Amino acid sequence: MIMADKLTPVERIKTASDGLRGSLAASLKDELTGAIREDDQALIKFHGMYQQDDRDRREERSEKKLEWLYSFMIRLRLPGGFMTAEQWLGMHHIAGEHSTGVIKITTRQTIQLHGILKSHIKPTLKSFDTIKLDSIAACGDVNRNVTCSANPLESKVHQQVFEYAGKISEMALPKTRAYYEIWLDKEPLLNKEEEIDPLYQDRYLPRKFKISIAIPPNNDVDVFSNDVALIAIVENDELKGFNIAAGGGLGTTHGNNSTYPRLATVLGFCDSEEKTLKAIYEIMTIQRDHGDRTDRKQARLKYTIDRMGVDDFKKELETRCGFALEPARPYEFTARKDHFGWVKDDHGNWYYTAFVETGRVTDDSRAAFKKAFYEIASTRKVNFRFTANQNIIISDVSEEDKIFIHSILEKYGVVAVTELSSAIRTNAVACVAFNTCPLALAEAQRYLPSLITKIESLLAKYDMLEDPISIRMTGCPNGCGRPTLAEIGLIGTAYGKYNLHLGGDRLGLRLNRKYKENLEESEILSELDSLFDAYSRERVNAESFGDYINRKNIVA
Ligand code: SRM
Ligand code: SF4
Repeated sequence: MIMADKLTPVERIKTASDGLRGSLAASLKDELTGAIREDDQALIKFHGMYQQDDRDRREERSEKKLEWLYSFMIRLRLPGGFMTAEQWLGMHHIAGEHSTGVIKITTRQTIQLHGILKSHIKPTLKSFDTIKLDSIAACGDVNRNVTCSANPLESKVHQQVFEYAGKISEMALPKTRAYYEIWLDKEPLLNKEEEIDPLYQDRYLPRKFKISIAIPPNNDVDVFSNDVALIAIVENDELKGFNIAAGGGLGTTHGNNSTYPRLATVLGFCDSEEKTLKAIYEIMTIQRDHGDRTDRKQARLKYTIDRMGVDDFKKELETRCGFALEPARPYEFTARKDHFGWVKDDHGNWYYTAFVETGRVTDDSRAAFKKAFYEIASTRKVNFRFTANQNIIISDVSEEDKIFIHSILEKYGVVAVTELSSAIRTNAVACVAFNTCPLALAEAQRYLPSLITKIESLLAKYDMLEDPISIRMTGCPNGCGRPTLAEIGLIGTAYGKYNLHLGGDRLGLRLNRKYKENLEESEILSELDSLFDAYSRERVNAESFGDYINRKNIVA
C-alpha cells in the first residue's frame, strides 16, 4: 500500500475530481484570465484538451506585463484514423471559426486543432458533437486514440481489423459523463451509479496508455512503440486472431538514466474477439494496480513490466484473464510505409495517399491542401483516413470518380507535392514542438523541412536521393515523432541543438542509439555527409542506412 503523501499530485487531482469534473465549469466562466485553474489543467487532458500558450510571444507579453497568450489544443478521438466527408467538411469550418485554421494530422492518426481560446472551447466541442466527433480520452491517464494500419490495400481483412480499433476504444472509454455535462450542457445522470467505472475506478491509470493494431507485412503504425501492440494474424485471407505484445513506449528524459525507450514484448496469441478484448482489458487493470503512482517518469507500463519481469507479468495476466495465451503465431513485417499515390483494394475501390509534410493541412506556396480536401469532401463521395506518419488517404473512391478526384488533387498542387518530393522527405516525421508545445526544447515541424532540403543536397552528391532513409525529429526526448525508431533520429536538447541517434531499422523493429550529443545544424550536416559518403561506398547490396550503421558498429 502506497502512503498517500508519496503519490504524485496528479493522483490526488484525479481521485478528488468527481469523475473528471473538478472545477472545470467554474474555470471556464472566469473571464479574468485566458487560462484555467492549475488542477483543471491536468483534468482537461482527459477531455482531449491541453492548455498551451504562444511561446513565440511569451517575451513580448511579459514585457507588456500581460499574461501569456493562453489557448487550447483539442485532439479528436478517431479510432483507426477514419473520418467521413461530412465530418471533414464540418471540421474544416470548425477549424476556420475557432482555431488557427491549420488542421494538424498527428502521429496517432488523429486531428489536432490549436489556438482555441477558452471561450471557444464549448462552441467547438458542440460543433464537433453535431458531426458525431468527440475528444473524450484523447489525452490524459487513460487509453488514447487506438491506431490501426491505415491502408485497406494491406489486406482483405482490413475492415474487420479496423473495426477492432473502434471496439477497443469503446471498451476503454471512461464511464464518467463529465464531458457531456461540462462541454455539451447535457443534464447530469439521475443515477450516479451508472458512472461507476470498474476499469478506471476513481484513480484512472498511473499514466497515458496506448494501443495499436498492425496488419503485417506493413508496420506503418510502429506497433511496438505502444503499451499494447496487436499484430493481426491473417491466414488464407482470414483473420485468425492477434498476437498480443505489451510494454512499448518511447519517452525518455535527458539526464535521467532510469528512463528509456522500449519496444513491446510479444506475450502470446488470442484466437477470438472475446479473448483479445479481455487480454487488453486485464493488461490495463494490471497497469492500474501495479503501475508506479509515485513517480510519473516511471509510471508507464514498460517500467511496470520490467519491474515485474515479463514472465510474472504474463502469469498475472493469465490469472486475471482466466485463460492462457496461446504461443505467438509467426508473422513478418517487410515494410513500414505509406503507399503514396493511388492504390486499389480488392473490392475495386481506390485510395490516394497524399504527402502532407509534418501533417499540417493548410494552403501554402507549394499546394492548397485545405482547399483541395475541402473540394473533395464536398463531393461527399469519399472518406478520409489518416496515417500514423501524418499523411492523409482520400479513401473509398469508386472507379468512376477517380479521374475527377485526381483532377482536384492536381489542380491544387497536391499531386505535384506527393509525386515530386524526395523519398527522405516523404518518409520523414517531425513532432509539433514550437510554438505551441510547452515541453519543446528545440524546433521540429517548423525546422525539419528546411534541414531536409540541405540533407537532400548531400544525398544527391552520392546519388542517393531516392534512398528512403527514415529521418525523424522531435523538439525534446518525449518521442512524439517516434525518433528512436528512425534510421536518423534528431532529438532536441536546447534551441538549435539536437542529439543525433543512428542505427534504427526500416521496419520499426530496432531502436536506434545516441551517436553524438548537442549538435548544431552545421555539425549535423557534416556528420551526415561523412556517413553518407561511407555508406555509399561500403553498403552491401540493398542494405539500408540503419542496417549499415548497425553492421559497422558505428554507434558504440
Ligand atoms: Fe506526444 C506530450 C504532441 C504522439 C510521447 N505530446 C505531448 C504534448 C501533449 C505536450 C504536453 O504534454 O503538454 C504535445 C503537444 C504538442 C502540441 O502543441 O500539439 C504532444 N504527441 C504529440 C503529437 C501531436 C505529435 C505530432 O506531431 O503528431 C502526437 C499526438 C498523438 C495523438 O494523436 O494522440 C504525439 N507522443 C506521441 C508519441 C508517438 C505515438 O504515440 O505513436 C509518443 C511516443 C510514444 C510513447 O507514448 O511512448 C509521445 N508525448 C509523449 C510524451 C512522453 C511520454 C512518456 O512516456 O514519457 C509526452 C510527455 C508526457 O506525457 O509527460 C508527450
Ligand atoms: Fe513537444 Fe517533445 Fe512531444 Fe515534440 S516530442 S511535441 S517537443 S513533447
